[in-house]
Amino acid sequence: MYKVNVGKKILSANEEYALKNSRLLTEQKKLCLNMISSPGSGKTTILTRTITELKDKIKIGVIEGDIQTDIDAERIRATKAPVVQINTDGACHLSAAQVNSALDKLPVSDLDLIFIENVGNLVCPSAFELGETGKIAVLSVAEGDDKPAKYPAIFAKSKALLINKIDLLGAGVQIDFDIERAKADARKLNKSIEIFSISAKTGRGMTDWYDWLKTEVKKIQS
Ligand SMILES: Nc1nc2c(ncn2[C@@H]2O[C@H](COP(=O)(O)OP(=O)(O)OP(=O)(O)O)[C@@H](O)[C@H]2O)c(=O)[nH]1
Ligand SMILES: [Mg+2]
Repeated sequence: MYKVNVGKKILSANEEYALKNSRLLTEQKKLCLNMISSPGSGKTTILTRTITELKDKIKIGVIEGDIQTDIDAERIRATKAPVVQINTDGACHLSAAQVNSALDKLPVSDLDLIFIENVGNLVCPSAFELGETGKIAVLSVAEGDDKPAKYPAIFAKSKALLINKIDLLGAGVQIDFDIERAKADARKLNKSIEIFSISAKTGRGMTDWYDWLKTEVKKIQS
């Protein structure tokens, strides 16, 4: 058996589409953030609040990934933001090809920021590049403070971590979640990760997240 090394990496179909998406977003100077978390950590709630509260400052569009239904797209549509729903019919993550066809359907040139809400899953989506500018991990306090240590990949790869549902801490609810432990474990994996402790329900902590988003949009557009 002969092996010929032509010195050229052969890209997988997913990598080819990720590259196409990345080129399109870079050429048009669009920030694109891929949100990844376990089901129910609060991704859609964070998005609807963020879109509503930033509507006069940042034009946001959304690509919604779910195994089934357009429940999340309907929630985004209620904010008036443009949204495209993708159903993966069983797959535990979005592919770059699916994002490519969704980008075709969004009014990309009118937007400053495109959020991708990936399928609720803390493991699979982190292994598939979509051509995004960066990943955002979401962890809710109901899931336990050991998750960065136990599921390191997404925390190691993300630009930012949102620790959500902090309204549940100290509210007479029996939840043991040591925010400092979760932060320290995430920072051990990723020195430059930005961490925001928020409640998408009450709005607590959201201003710092919004300021970070505004800065990231400016960086891309300058
Ligand atoms: N107490 C509290 N509840 C929240 C908060 N954010 C979201 N929730 C609730 O958590 C549940 C799940 O929220 P979603 O926004 O649907 O979560 P998701 O991550 O988009 O879920 P999937 O798309 O299914 O993965 C809903 O009942 C929300 O109202 C929060 O900050 N505090
Ligand atoms: Mg959702």
